[in-house]
This record gives sequence, C-alpha cells and structure tokens, in this order.
Amino acid sequence: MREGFVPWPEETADRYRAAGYWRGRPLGDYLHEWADTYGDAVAVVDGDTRLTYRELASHADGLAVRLLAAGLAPGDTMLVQLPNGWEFVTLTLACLRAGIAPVMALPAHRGHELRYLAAHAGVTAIAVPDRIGGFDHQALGGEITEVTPSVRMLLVAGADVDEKAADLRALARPADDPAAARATLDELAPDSGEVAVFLLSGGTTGLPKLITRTHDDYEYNARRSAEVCGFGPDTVYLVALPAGHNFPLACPGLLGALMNGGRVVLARTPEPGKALPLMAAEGVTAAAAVPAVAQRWIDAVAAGRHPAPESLRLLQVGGARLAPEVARRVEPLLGCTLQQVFGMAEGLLNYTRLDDPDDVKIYTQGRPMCPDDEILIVDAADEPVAPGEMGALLTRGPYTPRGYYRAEDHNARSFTPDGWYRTGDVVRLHPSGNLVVEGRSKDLINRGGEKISAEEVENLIYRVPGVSRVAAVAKPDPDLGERVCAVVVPEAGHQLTLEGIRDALAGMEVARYKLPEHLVLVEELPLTKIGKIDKKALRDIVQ
Ligand code: OOB
Repeated sequence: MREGFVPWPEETADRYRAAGYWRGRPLGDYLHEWADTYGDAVAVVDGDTRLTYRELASHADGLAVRLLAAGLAPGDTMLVQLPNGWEFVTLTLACLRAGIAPVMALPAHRGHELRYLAAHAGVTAIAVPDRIGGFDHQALGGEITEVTPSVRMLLVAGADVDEKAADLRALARPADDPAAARATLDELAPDSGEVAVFLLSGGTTGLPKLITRTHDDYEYNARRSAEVCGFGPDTVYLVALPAGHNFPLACPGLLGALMNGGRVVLARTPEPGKALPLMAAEGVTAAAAVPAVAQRWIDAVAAGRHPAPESLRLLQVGGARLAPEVARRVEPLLGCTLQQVFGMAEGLLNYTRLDDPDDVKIYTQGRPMCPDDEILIVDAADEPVAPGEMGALLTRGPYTPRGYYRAEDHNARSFTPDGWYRTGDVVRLHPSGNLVVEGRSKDLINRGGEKISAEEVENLIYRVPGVSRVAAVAKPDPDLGERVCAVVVPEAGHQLTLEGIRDALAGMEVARYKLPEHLVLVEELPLTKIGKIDKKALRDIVQ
C-alpha cells in the first residue's frame, strides 16, 4: 500500500466487501468488459472526434503500455491538467489500466498550484495541453518538470508539441500488438485497495490537500450514483464542468456513463451559447452543473436566446447552494427533472431522488446514496443535536476515505479518532429525511462551486508589500454565489489597490479564480474574545 494513504480499519473494509460495495476489481479492469459489451457504440464525443467503446479501450491500452515502456511504473503518480476532451478520458483510463494514479488538477491552475501538487504527490509524469487561450501550459509543464526531481516525463496534448515532450495524441493509439498489450496490463493490474485517483480537496488550509480514492471505493461511487440517477445505454452525458472534479468524473459523471454503455459528450466550456446547442446537437439526456451554470442556462432559455434541449431529461445541480427560486425554474424551463446533489471530493454523496416530490427537490440537498453512509449532526461538543436542529455534519462510509494523503497533523483535526470526517458543513435534517445545507464552519470561499481556501489567499496577500494584516472572506454575489473579498490593514504610508494586489498574486502564478475581486481597507481587523480574527463580523461588514 502507498505510504501516506490512510486505510479503512480491516473489519470495516470486510463489511464493505461483504455488502458488495467493494468488488475487489481495479477500475481499469472494467474497460474491456465495457468494450466487449458495448463494442461499436459511441463512448466519447469531443467535437469531430468520436470513439467507440472498442476504440476507447484500444487507445487506452496503447497509451498505457507506451507510458510503461517510457519508464513509468505501476504505483507512480501523474499530475494531469487537461481540458475536457477525449485525451482526458483516454489518459485517465490508461492510468487506471497501468496502476498510475492521476492527480486531478484543474486547467485554471498555474505555477503556484502545480509546483506544489507535483512535489507533494511526488509525481513521475505531468500531462498538460499545449496551450489554452493565451496561456502556454507546455512551457509551464516544462518548468515544473525541471524543478521537480521525481518527474521523468512531460506529456503534451495538442498540435504543437515540443521536442522535449511526449506527444500524448501520438501515444494514444492502439498498441502494435493489442492482445499482448492487454495481457501485459491484465498481469500488472493494481490491487483494488490501492489509490486509483487523487482528487483535490476544496481546502481550508494554506495548501490544498490530496484525497485518495481507491479503485474499490471510486468504482462504487460511480456505480451507485449511476443507479440513483437511472443511467443506462441511452444516457448521453454532458461534461461541462472541469472533468477532473469529482462531480462530472464519477457522480455518476463520465465514469458512471461509461459503466452503463452511455455516451460521454465533452464540452470545453459551460457557456450557454456553446453548451445548449451542443446538448441539442448530440441529444444529451443528462448533465451536471453548479448553480451558477444552471442559472445561466435557465436565463438563456427564458430569454429566448436558445431553445431548451429537447433530449434533456436530468439536470443535476450541486457544488454550492441552489436557491429555491432558481430550483423552481429548472423543470418548467428546461423540461427536465432537477436533481440536487450535495457532495464532496472527500466522499459522501447526497442526492434527491428522481421521483421525490417537488418540495424535496426544490428545498433539500438530498440524502446519502448508500445505506451504509453514516451521518451525524453534532453541536460544538460533538454531541448529536435534536432531529431537525442545525449542526455540523460528520460522516463515514464505504467511499469516504479516513484521511488525506500525507497530512497527519491535518487529519487529526479533520477526522475524529473513530474515523468520522468533519465535512465543515452545517446542515439540518428535513422532516422528509433529506439534508438541508444551512451554511458552513470551514473557512473557504465557494466561488460558483470552485472552493478557495481563505488561509491560502491570506498567506499569498501577506507577501504583498504594504500589507500589515489581511483576512479573506466571502462576499455574497448574485451570479457566482460568493466572491473573494480581501479585508486589509495597510502598513502606514502604503497605498493598496485591488488591482495592485491582484497583479502581485498573478505574479506569484496563482490561479486566477482565487484572486480577490473586492478589497476593503480597514484600520484594524475585528477580533473575537479569544483574540482570533472575527470572520463572522467581517462577513457582515463586506455584505
Ligand atoms: C463538490 O465537491 P467539492 O469537494 O468541490 O466541495 C464540497 C463542498 C461541500 O462540503 C459543501 O460545502 C459544498 O461543497 N457543496 C454544497 C452542495 N454541494 C457541495 N453546498 C450546498 N449545496 C450543495 N448542493 O462540490 C461536489 C462533489 C460531488 C458532487 C457534487 C458536488
């Protein structure tokens, strides 16, 4: 087992196996089963590229054996930063086949994030696009390769690959001897209890934490989600959120669609002007959105800019609070069922069910998907609150890991001694048995579903000359739900501006979505009775 991975206790693991949640097969093992079952059905659509199940399996196998031939090995880790496209799907499956665990970075990440992730996960390879928009990902990938001693390979997906890098598209073609490749990969198949993928935590700490998801737990995650969402061979699933996020990856996401013979349609952007016509053209039946995206789709249809995609049957909305006023408009305007999803990369998934009454679908965030998801709603002393009262949500279960990767100190705070994960969410049990998310105790900013650690932003702003003290807080926003507001005490004689602070952070190569969008200058920060910065008071100030 990988060092730094926190396993479930053995008797709990036995229970999960006995209940059939954990099947004891690595995720990559399923690829040929899908290909044998669904053969010539189209599995992946990315613009003009269409891959059948058979092609997907042979491309992934070919890529997997070439990665191994190039010196990567089962048990390795790869930093994956690819936009939504067939290369992402093929590479992820190739990694699963070869027992290489991808670390799911976002296209928006920059040097600050990627350097840390590469070092912390000890990756041996990095996969990036050549460029997106004006940004040269290949150059940054090259720099990180140079400064990270463990990295042996830079893979680039695009038309313009440097000599020093490996051409991902060229490697992702069928193996010269497909049967031998398949046999080799079957032979090397990892143990199902090993880490299959590393997801990034929404994070409340200065640096993001890595979440270990095993083959057993992640396969169940996607399989059970697909069951709850009624996925089958007729499902045409749209990936419009960044594919490395848990939601579009496995809730049920692209994995859940592939497991069931469905079709995965990849969109580069969730922009209504692109996503809505794509859904109509490809006959998309199911899509996942964060509330900010759902709202834009609804608005575009309501304003008559685009017709509602007739094929759409299910819209899943999660990642941040969905206002009931928006929830109420989904079914009438988009003509599909609304499903609320309250999930986390750390595991626990709550879904409203497709046949729930309207008030459950509109006012609640659903209930756990697994009968063995354990839920506790507790007060400040970790004592259960009375049913219906608000409290902090703790959870354990067959797809909720027992610790972050290589994070002993942090794990002592985020998990109780008996393995409950402290979600940092404040919830209430609705009389229907569903959960309602009322708020959170964790110190982050949820910008349109993208989680930003306040501490991380504060540490960065402290490096800006002229900053004496700083606190980062969420400012409510009609479009994105929240945006980052920096509350700063300047040093005497310094003129600080929002632009100046943003430029300084951009200069530190921080992902753009984390840069503050509001600045409030104050003479001092309010403190609580015990002398900590009073974030609640600050949130009231920046409202
Ligand atoms: C999803 O995963 P993460 O890891 O980006 O963020 C998890 C956090 C939750 O702890 C909660 O604070 C918030 O995002 N959240 C919601 C929510 N869904 C997530 N807050 C209110 N209402 C909701 N429906 O965001 C994620 C992972 C898998 C599926 C869906 C979302």
